[in-house]
Amino acid sequence: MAQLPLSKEEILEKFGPHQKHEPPGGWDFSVQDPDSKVKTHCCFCGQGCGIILKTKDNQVIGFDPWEAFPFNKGKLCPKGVKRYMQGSHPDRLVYPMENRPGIGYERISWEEAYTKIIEAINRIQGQHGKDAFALLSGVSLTNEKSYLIGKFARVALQTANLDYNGRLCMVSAGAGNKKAFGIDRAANSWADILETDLILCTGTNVSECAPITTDYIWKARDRGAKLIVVDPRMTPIARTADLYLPVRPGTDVYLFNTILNLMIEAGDIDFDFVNNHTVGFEDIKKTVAKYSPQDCEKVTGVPAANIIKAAEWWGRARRSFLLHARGIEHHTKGVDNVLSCINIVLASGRIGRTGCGYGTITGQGNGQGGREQGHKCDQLPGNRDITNPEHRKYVAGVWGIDEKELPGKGLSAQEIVNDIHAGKIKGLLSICFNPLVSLPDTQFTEEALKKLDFYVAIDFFLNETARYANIILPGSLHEEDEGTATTAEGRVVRIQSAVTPPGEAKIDWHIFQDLAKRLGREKYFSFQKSEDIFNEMRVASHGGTADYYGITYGMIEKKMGVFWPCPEVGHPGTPRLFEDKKFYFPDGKARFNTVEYRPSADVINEEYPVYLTTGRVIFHYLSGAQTRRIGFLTDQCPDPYVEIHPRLADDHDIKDGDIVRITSRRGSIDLKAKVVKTIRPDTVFVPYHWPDEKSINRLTQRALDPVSKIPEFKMSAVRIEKIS
Ligand SMILES: Nc1nc2c(c(=O)[nH]1)N[C@H]1C(S)=C(S)[C@@H](COP(=O)(O)OP(=O)(O)OC[C@H]3O[C@@H](n4cnc5c(=O)[nH]c(N)nc54)[C@H](O)[C@@H]3O)O[C@H]1N2
Ligand SMILES: Nc1nc2c(c(=O)[nH]1)N[C@H]1C(S)=C(S)[C@@H](COP(=O)(O)OP(=O)(O)OC[C@H]3O[C@@H](n4cnc5c(=O)[nH]c(N)nc54)[C@H](O)[C@@H]3O)O[C@H]1N2
Ligand code: SF4
Ligand SMILES: [Mo]
Repeated sequence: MAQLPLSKEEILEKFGPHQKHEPPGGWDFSVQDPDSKVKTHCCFCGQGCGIILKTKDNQVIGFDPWEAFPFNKGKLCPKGVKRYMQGSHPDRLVYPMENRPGIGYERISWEEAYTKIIEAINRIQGQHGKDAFALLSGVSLTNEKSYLIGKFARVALQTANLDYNGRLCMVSAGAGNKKAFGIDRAANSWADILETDLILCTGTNVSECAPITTDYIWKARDRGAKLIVVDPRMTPIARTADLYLPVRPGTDVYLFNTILNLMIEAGDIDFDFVNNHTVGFEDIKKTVAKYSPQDCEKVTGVPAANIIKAAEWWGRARRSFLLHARGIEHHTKGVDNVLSCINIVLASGRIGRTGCGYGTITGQGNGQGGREQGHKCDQLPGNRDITNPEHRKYVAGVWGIDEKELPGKGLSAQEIVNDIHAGKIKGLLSICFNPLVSLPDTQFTEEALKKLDFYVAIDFFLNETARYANIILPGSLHEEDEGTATTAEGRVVRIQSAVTPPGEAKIDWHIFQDLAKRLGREKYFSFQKSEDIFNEMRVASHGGTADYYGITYGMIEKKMGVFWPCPEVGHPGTPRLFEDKKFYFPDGKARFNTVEYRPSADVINEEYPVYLTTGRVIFHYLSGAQTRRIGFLTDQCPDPYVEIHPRLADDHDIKDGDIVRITSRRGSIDLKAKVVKTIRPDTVFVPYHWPDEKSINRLTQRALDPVSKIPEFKMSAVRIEKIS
């Protein structure tokens, strides 16, 4: 059923993928009399920068800096500057389409589309059970949509199998945060970065992926703060570091356990904090005792002297701030990596005070909020646990259903695709997710998509996965709907609608309400506006760790954002967690979690001797479905490439610009070599923002972290050869 109706060439001709949007004569920024100016936020990355959009004739035609917004104070990165060009893009999906085998995509009416979708849901669920129809969602979506989709899956579709693209992103950090602190949020607002004396960044390309954070780090450095960066690549932020540790991919636990051991040996431990506010220190002390700097050098490739220096700096700092992102989280030991970092924060006792903090840098636009409000296969709103009877009872009560009707824990994103491949899941609804590009092992994902009985995709562009859909529904951009998002800092901000969706495109959440109605569940989905959804979400989150109850639209607008937890109306919000040294466990104490180093899933050997790691460039966003359509951004970085150290390049007679074949146990890809001294000689790096033959995920593997179920995007074993 789900198969390509057109050849790939025909699709490319019809829809892109590189259809750039640049009006003849370029863009005119000089419009003096826009119809409106709307204060909202860039929804590409989790920084959530404030921006003022200018509109004319129901189109976003430019922007002004929003200087007053406290996080970015008017600053934006190249993606934020060009984001508005998506709105009137010629590739926008503006009416529902059906894939008619042998014919291609044909325009259909919304009513026809809905009828076919409901028929397919009823047929598949009738024959194979409720869970045979799955839902994949994404956290570029607002809090309101995330919440509504969570409720839709459980109350309307009644499937356990709902998961989201954050499963490829934030889940290792989320699981680690919950294990150590009992709550999943950056512990501080970024204001504390400005006040700190030592910043440690590991596994994060701050300058390209969280560009505004660079500004915070550099302001701290201007005050004399030191910076340590841990990364196999000397990224732009690493080039400004006081100490750079070029760690071998997949070895962070070894490094952080060694640092902790050195701190213990030197007596650089805050025993007052450790004894009174944590549990588990004695266990971890025993475990890390065997981690020596000499062994650590062998495993991580970082010189022992620099490991010792890092331990001394961290051990003796007066104030410190640790930041990490996907570089340590995208591993089959992603959760352990995160815990090993948190352990050195807890041992130092430097948390919950001015200039003392910790945070994972959230990825997608609403990567924080979207992981709180019941969007995950194991979660209910307020970051509640779907397997906890009390949590179930509370949320069922808010929704007005019997607790027994609530499905249980479902499969995670990769596991859903595995079950589609195995023929167990037959139907799929996806929104805001492009798994064909973003999941590992592309060939496997493609095989799975071809096996689906029925697939409906909601998007504003025809992304590569949606090529396999039976029905495609045109949804909305952030600029076309209102709501809230929660930024990397934990700040809940207001997304304002500037224009209405073009053509017959609909606001995303209206589509879910329409479907719920046709599934006979209208009673539970009769929201009139986003604020109604938010208000129900506040109640559903109340009493959970991610408590939004006290936050209102009015308060967010007045204060330019409110930090959760905010459990009561009138509560000021919580920019800095743990000020009272109370952690979110019954005894109020934080947890040391003992972790041991273990190797990555893919094995380096003679046949596959090189480490491949993957990630991002500043000009593109995620699967590239959005940024590959924006002229300026595509011009800056039209194609993927492979970063190779001169020594490794020499070994293979590779010169800058040569075409290199990279081969893993899953597949091969041919890319242009970028010979750079800023990467370890045993490692190559490829950005992942492209589909088809340019997709590096043809080489990555489906091995998952056992706890978080995140795939190991950051380490594959490969070989390289010159082919031209
Ligand atoms: N320009 C841009 N910005 C983005 C995005 C985007 O697509 N483009 N996406 C957003 C999203 S969703 C996310 S998740 C974030 C991601 O933000 P980041 O995590 O900062 O970005 P990545 O490029 O995925 O990886 C970060 C770094 O990890 C390093 N690394 C690889 N393996 C290891 C390892 O084993 N240990 C250590 N210590 N480091 C390692 C890589 O060399 C890389 O420099 O960015 C957000 N911002
Ligand atoms: N090799 C490798 N693979 C990776 C990573 C890596 O570092 N290396 N990183 C992983 C990470 S961290 C992430 S977050 C994932 C991301 O992977 P995906 O979530 O698959 O990537 P996106 O490009 O965000 O795809 C989202 C789709 O949603 C659409 N969309 C965006 N906003 C909205 C909206 O508001 N409404 C609707 N209806 N549609 C919307 C876009 O047009 C796009 O087609 O990729 C992962 N894959
Ligand atoms: S840093 Fe992130 S939120 Fe800010 S402008 Fe760039 S992409 Fe948008
Ligand atoms: Mo992400």
